[in-house]
Amino acid sequence: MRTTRMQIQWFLAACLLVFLLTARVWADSGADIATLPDSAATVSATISVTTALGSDSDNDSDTVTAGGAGYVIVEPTNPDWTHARILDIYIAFGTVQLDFDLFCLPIIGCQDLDVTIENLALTSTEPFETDVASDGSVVFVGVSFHATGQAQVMGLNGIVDESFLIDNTNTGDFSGRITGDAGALTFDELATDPVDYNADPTDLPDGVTALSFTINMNLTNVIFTGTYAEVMYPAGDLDKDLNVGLTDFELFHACFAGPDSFIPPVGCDAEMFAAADFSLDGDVDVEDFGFFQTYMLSAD
Ligand SMILES: [Ca+2]
Ligand SMILES: [Ca+2]
Repeated sequence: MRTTRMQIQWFLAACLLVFLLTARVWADSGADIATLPDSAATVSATISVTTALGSDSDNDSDTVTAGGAGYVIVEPTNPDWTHARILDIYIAFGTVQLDFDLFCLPIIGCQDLDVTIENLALTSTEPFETDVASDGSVVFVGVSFHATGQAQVMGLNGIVDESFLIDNTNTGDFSGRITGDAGALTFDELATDPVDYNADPTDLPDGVTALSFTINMNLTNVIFTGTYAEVMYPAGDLDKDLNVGLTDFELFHACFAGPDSFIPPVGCDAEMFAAADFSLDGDVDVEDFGFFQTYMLSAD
């Protein structure tokens, strides 16, 4: 009887330990972030045009109000943070007005080309993460941004008078600084790699054979802020994006080794193997898949 009670106590203590170890996984903070109202960005573009007149390029810039929002997860729960993951983020630039002078000749002067880009925006296509330096600086490498907008091109003696959609995805570095103070997270000192855009030749008017932009964004005055608080990941959310979906299944599948296999298979690290063992018996098998299905069905 005494032994049985001790066994129960040991069992409860073990359960508590498992709970605490499991709970540690969830000890991150999350923040909805949005731009401060006076955030401004300078968008500069170099345009290259090839027409019957030849090829030429020019650049111009415009400073516009920038707005945006996103969701950031930081580890550990309180500053100083050592790791940051951005689940999603966008920056919208409103209407950008650019005026280019092309094919400048003595006496005749330049051909004027006006470009208005409406609803220019950059939206991340998938979560990205990096370690946070002691001063808060972050460099996210190889971030995929989807650029959207509608460009209206006018000028060049009527050779160009067309509108077309900017709709392309660029991969580049995205850097900044993530700091926390008194419950607020600040993401500032932002910089991105330039966005290149090449118009589809079939979209171009007669007489224009090529049209390309390189858009540089000065984001020094774009500041995101938000309140951070401890975040609870749903069960089965192996990639910690607050959803249980296909990526989680792929991670689970990579760790699936069958009953009584206690060594992570190739392509699954020890931490993920432990996370995929939902039944907490040391393996990742059909029993764990049953749990995963339940989690997936109960997800949004
Ligand atoms: Ca997930
Ligand atoms: Ca298991």
